[in-house]
Amino acid sequence: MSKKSALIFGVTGQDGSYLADYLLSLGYSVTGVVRRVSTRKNVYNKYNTVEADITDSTNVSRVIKLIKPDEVYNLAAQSHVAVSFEEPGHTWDVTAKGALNILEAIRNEHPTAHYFQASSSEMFGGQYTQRISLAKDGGTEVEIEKFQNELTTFSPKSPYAVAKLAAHNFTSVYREAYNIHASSGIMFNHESERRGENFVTRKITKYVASLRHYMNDVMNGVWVDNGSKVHHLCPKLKLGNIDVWRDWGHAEDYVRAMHLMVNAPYPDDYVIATGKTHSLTNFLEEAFGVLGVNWKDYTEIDDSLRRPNEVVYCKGDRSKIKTCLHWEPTIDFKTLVQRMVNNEGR
Ligand code: GDR
Repeated sequence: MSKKSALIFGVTGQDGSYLADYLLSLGYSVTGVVRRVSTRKNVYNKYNTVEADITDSTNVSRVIKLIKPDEVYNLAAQSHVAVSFEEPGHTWDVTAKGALNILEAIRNEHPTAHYFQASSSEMFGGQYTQRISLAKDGGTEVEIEKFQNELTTFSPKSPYAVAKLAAHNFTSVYREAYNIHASSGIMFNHESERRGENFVTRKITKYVASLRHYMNDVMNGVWVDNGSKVHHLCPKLKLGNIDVWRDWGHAEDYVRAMHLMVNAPYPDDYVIATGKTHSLTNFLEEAFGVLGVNWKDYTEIDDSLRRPNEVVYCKGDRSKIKTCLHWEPTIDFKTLVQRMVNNEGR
């Protein structure tokens, strides 16, 4: 049997790199779409590459026609929520129009391809569904659980979320109107050692690693030429709004879910989440806890890092993907944070 082929838009990002590794391990022929740049280091030797700009429909059509892949994964986006307030037009072009360009190319050039759209929990904008149940101790107390699932109302709060919702809706329109095997994974926050440094988790773990470095130097005594001991000043970590809750998983787990969805008998939309929520202060405790220090001594709030509009609470209900596709995450919150801290600088 010939190898299955996959085309990945956004292959150079965190998710794209894990997905390429995973599909290669399954024996796929993988092609990554990369933007044309004048200089390029030869870092893409693990998979084939093809040059195209997702915002150019002619480019995207040419690539789909050329490769005719079995599976198409759209992980390309301007994916930073705060940046989307500064660059709403660019965010729209890449994130919404880019997805439409791929779906149109599939419809016109290769309608049998299976399509994955990376949708986002940001589309909920903090809306949630409530489940009220009797407390487990059998008393009269009730427990109220707040979560987001496939039935929760969307209410985007940023240009990024608006663009992701448009791409999400395009995906279901193309599934219904043209019978394309197109699915959206509504992904909650997923992090890793390969996470971009401007996302809050990586910003924190990078800081903790540099703090470890400073502490080691202080302990070992570092001397300058004139014989006086260097005074180690580790500037505090500046953060925006830390009163937020996120459902943080590991990207390696999430790319397995993408592949399961694309290979399911029927296309559909699924929440991809751990089902657990943690505050950003929990993350700080865990990350600084690796060094045995209190995060409060090393951080400060910088109001300029607050967003014009904020999603406060995220907790995914992954019941549907668990039941239908038997997907479960394997890396828990504590392991995620420790892995990120301990891999810094490696
Ligand atoms: P998010 O991720 O916006 O949830 O989107 P991010 O890590 O940027 O922010 C998480 C929360 O932390 C708060 N925060 C800060 N964020 C950043 N980046 N830098 C800071 O200094 C800082 N201080 C506090 C934020 O306000 C926010 O509440 C991620 C992205 O990967 C999206 O592409 C994806 O769709 C969603 O997750 C699911």
